[in-house]
Parts: sequence; C-alpha cells; structure tokens
Amino acid sequence: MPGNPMSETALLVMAYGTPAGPEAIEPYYTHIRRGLPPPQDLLEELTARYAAIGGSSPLLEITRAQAAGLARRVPETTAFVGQKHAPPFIEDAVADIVASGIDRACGVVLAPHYSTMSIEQYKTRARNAFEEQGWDGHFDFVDSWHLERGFITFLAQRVREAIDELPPAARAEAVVLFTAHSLPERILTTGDPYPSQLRETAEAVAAEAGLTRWDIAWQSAGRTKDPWIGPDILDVIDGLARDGVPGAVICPCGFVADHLEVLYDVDIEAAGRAEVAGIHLVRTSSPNDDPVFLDALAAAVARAT
Ligand code: FEC
Repeated sequence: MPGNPMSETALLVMAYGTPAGPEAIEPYYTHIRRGLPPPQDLLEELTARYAAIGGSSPLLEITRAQAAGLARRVPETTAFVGQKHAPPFIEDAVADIVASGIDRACGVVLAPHYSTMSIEQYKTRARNAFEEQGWDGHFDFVDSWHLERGFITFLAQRVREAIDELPPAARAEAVVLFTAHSLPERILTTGDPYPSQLRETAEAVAAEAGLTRWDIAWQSAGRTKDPWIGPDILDVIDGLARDGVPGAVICPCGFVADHLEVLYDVDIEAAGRAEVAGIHLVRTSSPNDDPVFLDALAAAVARAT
C-alpha cells in the first residue's frame, strides 16, 4: 500500500496472465477467445502443454517479482499487477489503484514491442476501467521500450553467453534467431509497427554483440484459420539444417519471463525440432527479475511518470 497517496504514482504493471492451475485453463482459454469456449481438442492440447512444463506456468510469480523490482527502482511508486487474461485482471488492479486514493498512474506492459493487437489492448482496458470507476487522476503509459539502451545491452550479453554454450565447433557459423509472438498477418495491412520494432531490437542487439549471422523469426502462432506472420521458428530451424548450419541461438526477445511460450514452444517444441534436424540449439535465459534488466525497464518507466 502507498506511503502518501498525494505524492505517489501507481505503477500499473501488466502481463499476459496465466491460469492458476489445471482447473483454470478452460476459463483462461475462453477469455483469450473473447468468451468463446475452446473446442475439446484444443483444450486438451493446451492442458497437455501446461502438463509438459510441470503443470503450471511461473508467469504470475515472475510478473509480481518484476513489478516489485520496478517499484523499488522508481522513486515514490507503488506497483499494482494486472493480468490480461486471468485474475488478478487489469480491471482488478485499476480498482485497487482507485481505492488507494492515488491520483497518478503509469501503465507498463511486460512486453517490449507495440502492436494494436497487443499493447494497445492493455492500454484500452486500463483506460476504460479508470473511466468506468469515475477516476479523475492522470494516466501515463509506456507504449514500447524495445530500444531501451539497458535492455539492448542486457540482451547482447545474454546472446554472447548463449553462443558460448554451443559446442566450440558450432559457434563460428551459428545463427542467432530473434523471436516474438506471431500475430495475424492482417496487422500488416494497417502499418502496425510490431514487425519493424522486433527488427529494430534485433538489429540493435546484433550490432552491440557484434553478430554477423542473425535473423528474425516468429513463434507461437495461434491455432486459428487466419494466416499468421512468418517465417515460423520451426520452419526456420528446418531451413538452417538444410543449409548445413551447425548451431542456432534463440533469443525470444518479445518476451521477458519464463512462461508457456518460452518453456514449451522454445524449450520443448523448437528444441525437439532442432534435435531431429541435427542442429545444436540453445536459448538465451529470460530476463525475469534480473536486476540489470529491471534497471533498464525502470529507466523507461521513470521517463514516462
Ligand atoms: O505462461 C502462460 O501461462 C501464458 C503464456 C503466454 C504469453 C503470451 C503472450 C502473447 N500472446 C500474444 C498473442 C496471442 C494471440 C492469440 C494468443 C493465444 C494464446 C493462447 C495461450 C497463450 N496465448 Fe498469447 N501468450 C501466452 C499464452 N496469444 C495459452 C491460446 C492457445 C494458443 O493459441 O496457443 C490468439 C487469440 C485468439 O484465439 O484470437 C493473438 C502476444 C503475446 C506477447 C505480448 C504479451 O505478452 O502480451 C502478442 C506470455
């Protein structure tokens, strides 16, 4: 709870959200599908993915640690955690901010790249919730922080460490793949900055780490009939193998925590594909609540508050 509500800023720290346990998977998936319950086969498939990473995702715990770390770094702030698709929802966090008497808030999403189909939805949900609660405070928002200097340096360091984990013979010709969650291709028709922001992060990290062999790829495309932005990471791994590339590093820079899309889609699915294709694959370790990462994110938040 805040010290003095008059001088405090509420940090509304938002993340995708995760089901609290197996019984919460169906309502979670239904929420992601905008109220449409998933067909049985998709529900079973998602349940199996959570089972494969140990039954549940550590995302909420990490989000809370990241939020607490941010509040410690940005003076006179109190953090409130809101999830997009599971309790505590963004609206719950907004209700807590309003109840606290704080009249300034700054929203930040724990994902670096802006899209109308991701960050903008968080922002709209938060704005609407403040409005519905009749709050007349001041609300700032960090739209994207994909080129935050400290974040780039942090990733460059993690990429160098990951390259060193490859067998020595595979290092020189290894390719670094920067990935983010795919989105439906229709965002491309409206000039959405999401793909170019991923490329900008990748270029900046590659320059700082001195990489010559790198590319971007997309992961975790949804199970829908829409075409999703590609190339998909699994196809890229196959292509590298066909070209005789001995090793690859995946840097999932569109995410900042260990969760299903990293622990399953990269560590199990992509790693399995690389094994079959005969390529050595390593992943950069996730930012989570690493102090260097949190310093970088806090710098972006401090500028916006
Ligand atoms: O660990 C966990 O329990 C949750 C991991 C998780 C993160 C995450 C991040 C993003 N998503 C984004 C876009 C979409 C779109 C759809 C979609 C669907 C899912 C499903 C699961 C899921 N997402 Fe996710 N996402 C995570 C988990 N996501 C589970 C449902 C099953 C499936 O399709 O795999 C498709 C929705 C639809 O049906 O229309 C679109 C984006 C991000 C990165 C930005 C952010 O974190 O908000 C973009 C973490």
